[in-house]
Amino acid sequence: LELEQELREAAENGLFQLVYQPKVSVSSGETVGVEALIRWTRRSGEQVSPAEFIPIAEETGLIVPIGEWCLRTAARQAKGWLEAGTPRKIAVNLSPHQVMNERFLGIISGILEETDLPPQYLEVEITESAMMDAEIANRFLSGCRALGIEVSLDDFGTGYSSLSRLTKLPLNLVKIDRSFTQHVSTQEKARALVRSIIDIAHNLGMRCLAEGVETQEQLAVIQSLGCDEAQGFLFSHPVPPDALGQIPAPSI
Ligand code: G
Ligand code: G
Ligand code: NA
Ligand code: MN
Repeated sequence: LELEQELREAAENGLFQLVYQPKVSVSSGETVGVEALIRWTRRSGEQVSPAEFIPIAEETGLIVPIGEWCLRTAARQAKGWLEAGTPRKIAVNLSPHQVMNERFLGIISGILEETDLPPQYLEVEITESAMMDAEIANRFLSGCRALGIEVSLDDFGTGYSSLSRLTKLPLNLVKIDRSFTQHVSTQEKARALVRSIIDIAHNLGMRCLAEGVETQEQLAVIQSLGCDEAQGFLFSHPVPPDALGQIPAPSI
């Protein structure tokens, strides 16, 4: 309860930070964008993982102001990078609550206007659980399309959606969950699964990204399977915005 009260104060005052993890092109090694990840430091100095406080935010409704803070902060950052001559597209994680909120598309549209950010520099990441209701999913995805922002499907393979669901969702990018990437260079079954996901994504006109790439061996495998993009500790941990310029490129 004490944690909840402190989270409420943090939400009211925007006392969070965003860190950014590069998304890398597998063919060129170039950074094609970044994923924004929220961080919260308590008054005591203790860091609380979003895996711990985002569920509390969802239960209490605090996800609405926190989610809006993330979007606004990311949009301002993207605009700043654009003006500095180092444009980077930013992907923001959304909770199912935000996807289902009827006012959400209006909030994004307002933030794009207020920050004067061209929409191609903003992307949202949603999970399969946010796409359970076909009507809500379609309204959300066509709304994003109309706004000109891209949509990625996060943690693919861990949810309940069947592959046939994927054919009905006009997504830009499928992110393969890191639990599969982890075993791709050592387990034939994981490799077969990842190969299938990449082929299906491509047949549906979507790009594919492997999450959680930690070794050159994993990178070599996903490269051989034609994966478009990669993300993970091999390239960079999530870092504060000012540290992004100093990341050395690993050899691809
Ligand atoms: O950054 P880290 O690996 O600790 O993230 C843990 C979990 O919290 C991940 O599932 C990640 O998607 C989620 N997360 C991180 N930042 C945000 C955010 O801004 N909004 C939402 N909804 N989830 C986030
Ligand atoms: O659910 P989502 O995919 O948004 O989760 C992002 C989380 O994954 C972040 O907390 C981030 O720190 C973590 N992460 C990013 N790259 C790697 C990696 O290479 N290995 C591991 N173990 N975690 C990673
Ligand atoms: Na994500
Ligand atoms: Mn993910």
